[in-house]
Amino acid sequence: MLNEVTISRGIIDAYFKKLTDHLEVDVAIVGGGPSGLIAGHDLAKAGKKVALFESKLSIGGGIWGGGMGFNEIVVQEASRPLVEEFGLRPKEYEKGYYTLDSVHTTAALITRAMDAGLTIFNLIAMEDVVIQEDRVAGLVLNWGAIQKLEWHIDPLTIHSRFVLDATGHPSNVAATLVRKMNVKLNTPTGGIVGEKSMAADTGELQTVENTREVYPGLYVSGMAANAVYGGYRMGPVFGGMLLSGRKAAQSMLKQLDS
Ligand code: 48F
Repeated sequence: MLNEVTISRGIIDAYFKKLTDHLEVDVAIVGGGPSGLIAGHDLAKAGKKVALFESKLSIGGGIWGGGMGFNEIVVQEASRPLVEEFGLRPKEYEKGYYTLDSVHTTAALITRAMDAGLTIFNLIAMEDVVIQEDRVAGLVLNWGAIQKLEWHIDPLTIHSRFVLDATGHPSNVAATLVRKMNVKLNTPTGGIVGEKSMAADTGELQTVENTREVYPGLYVSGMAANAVYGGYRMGPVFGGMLLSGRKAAQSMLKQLDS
């Protein structure tokens, strides 16, 4: 006969083991959209200890809803090999444009990333960063619901060698760092330049180009990279997001392994 308390104990023990095991990681990723998932996949595959924190219940960020809720996304030629590597079969729409079911894409990215060793904590939000010797050295975390309700409950903290801001349009990690520490970022203005309007082709190139270490210990990827460095938005074409995640992982790996 199934014992309800054994079920509860199993969940509690398994969860707290997972959380305790990730209080010190190589990379802490904030945001479970496409760029965060690819970065997490590549870092974990390279043998690094990586935890991804997502404030919402669902992982996948802006992928699920495709364009305006039509659950298809587009990728371009440059990222076709990457989506195929994740077991997806993009359908050519016109030369150089491929469509993918957004639900299948999200599920595949999550599954492959976790199979590679990425640990995901959903429902947990970054509310601040840890600073050690003028470097971002970890995350201050709280339940996403507590953050949303603005309840006065102190957070918990983890340490990481690098943090990746993959929070999309609001670039929440970089914004928090600037707001609280008044530091100069490695951007043309020294602050968050702000996202520009729609220009898909330029925006796609920029999101990869802007994927960089914006402050010691803090990388930005995806739309957060364009928000921080002043790049254009690009809408539901996702190749740049995926390539940005890959670039973020490669850059961090170089530093982690040096
Ligand atoms: O926005 P999002 O999907 O990030 P991305 O990788 O991809 C952008 C595209 O989806 C789309 C686009 C494509 O052309 O323009 O917008 O840049 O995912 C960001 C995730 O970060 C979570 C948020 O809920 C979302 O799922 N997030 C934001 N702030 C926090 C957070 C926070 N403080 N703590 C934890 N998660």
